[in-house]
Amino acid sequence: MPKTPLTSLLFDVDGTLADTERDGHRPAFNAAFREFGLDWHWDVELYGKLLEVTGGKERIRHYVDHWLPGWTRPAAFDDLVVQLHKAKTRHYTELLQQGGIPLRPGVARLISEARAAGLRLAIATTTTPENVTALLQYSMAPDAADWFEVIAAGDVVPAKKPAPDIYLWAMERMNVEAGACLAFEDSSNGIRSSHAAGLATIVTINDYTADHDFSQAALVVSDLGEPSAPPDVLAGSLHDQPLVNLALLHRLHAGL
Ligand code: XBP
Ligand code: MG
Repeated sequence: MPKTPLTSLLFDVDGTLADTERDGHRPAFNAAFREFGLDWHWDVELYGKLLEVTGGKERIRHYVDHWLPGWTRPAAFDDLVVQLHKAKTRHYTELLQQGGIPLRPGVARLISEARAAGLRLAIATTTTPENVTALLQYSMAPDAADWFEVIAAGDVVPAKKPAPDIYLWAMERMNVEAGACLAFEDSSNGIRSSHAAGLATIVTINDYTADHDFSQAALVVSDLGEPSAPPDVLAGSLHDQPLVNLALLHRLHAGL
């Protein structure tokens, strides 16, 4: 039986399209805590540990549960989490609007190649939908949100990554099988999610995720690469390509 052709690329957002966590989400959480008169501060190291938990509201709850055992929760704690997270989203999208976070190397190049070749594009992320559209608009192109057929984000599925649900939700909306897709991820929670959804996955690592387990990945690279700055290969092969381009994606997909 002929193999299913590669038709669709599904992208994670945070850490994959852009390095948003350390200098984007983290300071936005801290600004929200200050706004609410809380003396909580997530430094770079602590934030790396908190990233174990995906989802901002879930991360705040995890912090209170595990790092503030003596703190007395107000009666309206659930509402406080929701309000804190709303403020955090406002701070984060303002930062993006100011052009605060560039795309990672090779992201704009690969997406433009994929569009030119007529591949279908989608987003599968645990972050809040407004954060995705702001990043696409301000860091990619004013109309970039329209380039993605499906933007699967935030609370549309109750079980966030590492559960496969967000990828399954996106593929169901696209009416596409996992065998016709490739996913792009940057973290262990991310690849656990994409792998469990049956997707072959290319991983671009970052400072927070370099030591994660990516043994399920089809390829692990430092980034997607630019002609002037080829990527480092950490696992797998570029198959004679100088960087991660469409020819490589088709080669990887054919070899699966
Ligand atoms: C990203 C997340 C998100 C962001 C914060 O994980 O875990 O929660 O850190 O965004 P992934 P929100 O890259 O695996 O999707 O505060 O909007 O949740
Ligand atoms: Mg990510």
